Amino acid sequence: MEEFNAEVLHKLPTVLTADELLDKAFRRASKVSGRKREKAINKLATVSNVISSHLNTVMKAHPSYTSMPEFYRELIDLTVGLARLRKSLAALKWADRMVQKVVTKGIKQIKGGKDPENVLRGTYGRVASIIKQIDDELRFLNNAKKAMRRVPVFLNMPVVVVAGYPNVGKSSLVSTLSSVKPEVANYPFTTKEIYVGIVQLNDKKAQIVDTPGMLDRPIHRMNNMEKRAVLCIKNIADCIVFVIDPTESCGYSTEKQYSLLEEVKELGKTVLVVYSKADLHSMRDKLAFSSFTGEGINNVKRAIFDIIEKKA
Ligand SMILES: Nc1nc2c(ncn2[C@@H]2O[C@H](COP(=O)(O)OP(=O)(O)O)[C@@H](O)[C@H]2O)c(=O)[nH]1
Ligand SMILES: [Mg+2]
Repeated sequence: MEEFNAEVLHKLPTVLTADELLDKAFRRASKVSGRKREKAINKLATVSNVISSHLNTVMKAHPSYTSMPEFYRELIDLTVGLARLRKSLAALKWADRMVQKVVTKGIKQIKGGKDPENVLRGTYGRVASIIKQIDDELRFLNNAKKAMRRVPVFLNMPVVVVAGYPNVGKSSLVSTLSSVKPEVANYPFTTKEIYVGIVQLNDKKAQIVDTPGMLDRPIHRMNNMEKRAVLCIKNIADCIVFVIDPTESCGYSTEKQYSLLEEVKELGKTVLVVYSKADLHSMRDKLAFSSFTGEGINNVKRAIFDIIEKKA
């Protein structure tokens, strides 16, 4: 992952509704004092400042969706929809420009000798109508802010994704490999949780990700949303660890497990294939580990970092 700091996705500001924003602007303007003409001018300037400042705070808080890493772009598209997001931000820009325009015009009219109260009333009306036109966009952006708070943010280190059928021992492996308790994040558009742990070897670190319900069954049978979610996680993966339970105590035949492996390989990432539950069998033609006895765990760790380092 390049320079992009995904933390910004968790720090988007609250977006006021049209009514809230207008209330704020008009209330602030009502506190302006002075002689009739200056007062009206200052009121208009205040309204424009409050609105412009809020809209720009919102616009500036959003990162560039064009240049961010594919993983986040795709995730945000799945979560809130990129086209809608862009449209809403563009609407804010439009409203900002329009408000400034009508306010500038109002101020000019007052300076030109028109009745300040009349101009003020007319301009307030126009400003309110502009802001009300973007109410949907403001509400959408506030919901987007809430949804994006839940987007998983990966640290700037390699990512290892664990795949394999349910009950093969993926979660146990992630827990055993992690130097800290894995943190829970979610894909905001599903109820699915993602567990992110940290695996450490000497001074090297990587994030290890367990995604229940994602790379644990045939991809060709997934719906479009699920497929996109898989592609998304693939995008951030530096390496995939595919867990096979040769004892079949997971409830899936080895045949089925190998056929899923073929699909996962098609994602085009380096795949490390390992046997779980080594305490229950003696197959050693692949790296075998047991989360119960700890056998082979260090070998799995080393193999993971070998792949990561080759890639770097
Ligand atoms: N004997 C043995 N059982 C294991 C091992 N790892 C996991 N299990 C058992 O296999 C089942 C599924 O494990 P889990 O880690 O939840 O698998 P996941 O569904 O792939 O995440 C649980 O009942 C675990 O206790 C292991 O190394 N040895
Ligand atoms: Mg699990």
